[in-house]
Amino acid sequence: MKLDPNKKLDIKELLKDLDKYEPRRRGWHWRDGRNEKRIVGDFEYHETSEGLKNSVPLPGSRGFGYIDPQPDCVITTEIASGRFEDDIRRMRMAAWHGADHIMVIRTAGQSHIDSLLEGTNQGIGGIMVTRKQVRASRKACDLIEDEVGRPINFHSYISGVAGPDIAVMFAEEGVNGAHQDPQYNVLYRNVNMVRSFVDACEAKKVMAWADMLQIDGAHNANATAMKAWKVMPELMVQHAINTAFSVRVGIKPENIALSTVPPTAPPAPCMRLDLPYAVALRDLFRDYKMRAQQNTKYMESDTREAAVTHTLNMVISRLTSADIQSTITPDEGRNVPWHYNNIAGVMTAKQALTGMDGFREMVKLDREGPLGKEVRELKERAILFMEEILEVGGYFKAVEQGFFVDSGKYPERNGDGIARQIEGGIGYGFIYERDEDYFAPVSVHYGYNNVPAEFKKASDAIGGDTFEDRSKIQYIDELDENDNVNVRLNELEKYYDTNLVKPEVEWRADGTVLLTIFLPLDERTAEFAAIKCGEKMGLEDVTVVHKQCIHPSEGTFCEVKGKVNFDINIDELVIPEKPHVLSEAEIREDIQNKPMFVVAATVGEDEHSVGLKETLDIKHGGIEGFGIKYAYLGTSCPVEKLVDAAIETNADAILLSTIITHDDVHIKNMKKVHDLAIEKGIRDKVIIVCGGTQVTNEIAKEAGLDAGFGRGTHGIDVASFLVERRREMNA
Ligand code: Z98
Repeated sequence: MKLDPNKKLDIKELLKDLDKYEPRRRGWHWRDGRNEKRIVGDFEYHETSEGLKNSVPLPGSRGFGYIDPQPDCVITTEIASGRFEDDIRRMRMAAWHGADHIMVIRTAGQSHIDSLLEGTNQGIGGIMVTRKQVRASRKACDLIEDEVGRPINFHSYISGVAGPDIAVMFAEEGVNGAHQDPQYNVLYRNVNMVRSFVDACEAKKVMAWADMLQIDGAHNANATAMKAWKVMPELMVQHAINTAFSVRVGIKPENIALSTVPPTAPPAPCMRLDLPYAVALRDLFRDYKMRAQQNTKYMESDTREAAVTHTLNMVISRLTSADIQSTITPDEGRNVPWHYNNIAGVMTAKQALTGMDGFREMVKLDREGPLGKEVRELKERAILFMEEILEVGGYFKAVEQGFFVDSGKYPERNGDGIARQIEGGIGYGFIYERDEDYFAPVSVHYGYNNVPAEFKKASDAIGGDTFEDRSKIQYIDELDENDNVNVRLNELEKYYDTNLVKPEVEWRADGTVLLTIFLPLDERTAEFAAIKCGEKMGLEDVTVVHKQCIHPSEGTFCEVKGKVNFDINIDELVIPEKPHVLSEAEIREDIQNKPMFVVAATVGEDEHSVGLKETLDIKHGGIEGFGIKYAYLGTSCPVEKLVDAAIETNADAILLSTIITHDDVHIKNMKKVHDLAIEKGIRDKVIIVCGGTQVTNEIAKEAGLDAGFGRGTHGIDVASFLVERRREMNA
């Protein structure tokens, strides 16, 4: 199976023979071609990686020849649609925009399930992580990486009471990275602490074998704490516990990534707090990778605000060379992580990181001033925290005493930390010491294993385990006949590669649309008025997902979500032929080789000049910008004067503008110019075009002109036409 950029990913085809699919490789992939200077378009870049075969460049790239430089660090997107068949489509979109670390969020509460799940049930806030879902997603990533020309890292979570089981399944299925941090289970999922750490030994050992990148869970303390900036010393302690533990189990330091997060966001003076924290972290954890998580704690429903915070986060990433840049959908605060919002996060990362290429070579972190002082203080606080853990008898005792996620800045304590009991929590009571004759016939295992003497290695006892012989993997397809991908595909059959389409934001044909509405009302009234607007527009399930006071009484900006209940038949659409426009470079080259001169005026009794000036002047992309010279004869210009001017200057073209349409005066004036040009013997040498809000190409041509340009015309459209028409006339 191979993807065609012009075709949708065929999910049914992807699911075919999935039981036999083998991942191509294991292990994490960093971007290729880092640490070398690279010329892309007109520029030299210092912090990029190899470009993509297929991609969507940033909108602003239009001014730079549509270049799409790829930053040197890995860029993450977190997908949480709840239906894996839709996750997969989003993965493809994200990869085209520059994401090469695709994380899929798990369905709520999977951490509490003490076994592997199977099938493709729909999840809540994320998908159910199962072998089939993982295999299909990895297979899709394999196809997508061929399409974009860069390896994709697929990632999910090895947390919860089924951690080791999931780790084994991930290793078998070629998952490239995962969160694994026993502290996460203990603090946020109330998994028994002994169970969590024992399980982590096994999970980490398997991750080490599979060469997976491990990301810890420290960022959750930031997201959970009442005052996130107070937990900075603790975050470092959490990182330290997980990294030290992972190294002892056997994970290579370069496969251990800290989930670092700038703890604050504006209006806090975040740089003064976040930058020292980032620097202190890098001082303490030099051997490890930094996954720069976007701040989510202070994210509301405003996508603009989230993008600014994200960008500020990336100033820190650039100054301290993050290895992975995380992106969250910038609307996480409103709980609608939609396709295009994933892409918006990735675009913000690509834009900010590319914009700050080489920034670090020009500015130096000044450790002599307040930065150095703050950095030292943070490290001291973290080390004192660690010492106190030892004093009270170790990590488990510290957790029992509520050391973590306390809203005091250590050594200050507020007594509001999360306390867990060693004899409590999920999975308590299922840890048994291994007997002397304990024997596990597997190739990768943590700790004591009494391998009988007749076997060279433990797994020989069963003739090789699943890591050595894939044919032993038990592939279970679906267990739930009502809730699975096949049922969903059948239900939506009429939208799969047919002529019917419905708007969507997270699932195929979900019908959801977003409206932006400004109402001259106070916030509370506006919210309900906005819902009414949505209902009157025919939407169903209308809710306000974002509102912003513009003024307490003058107005409120609302974003409204709702569903439409109709399909569009694309076969019934009347789509005019796409206007043909030459590239800017081609137009410029043509004009440079053969200069062009035009005369222009608003004709008749018409004083409107704005449209024509915009088409002429360099300022807003007018034809002047392509090297075309012009004489502007002003407004209310008699047509005779315009034609005479064309004769006197030997102009290549006449550009007339007309807005007023009363009594079809615009058409009459077009005809007049055409007739006069014939009368004066220049019509076959001069191009005549007309522009105006009511002008169409058809009307102008009927009146005898070469072309007409209506609403929405830009200078490039006119310049392109003039160049092509001149070529035709000279041919
Ligand atoms: C992220 N924005 O990944 P359950 N383990 C760890 C986690 O941080 C998470 C889970 C498991 C975040 C996404 N993080 C949220 C260390 C979740 C999720 O089943 O929900 O507990 O697994 O950067």
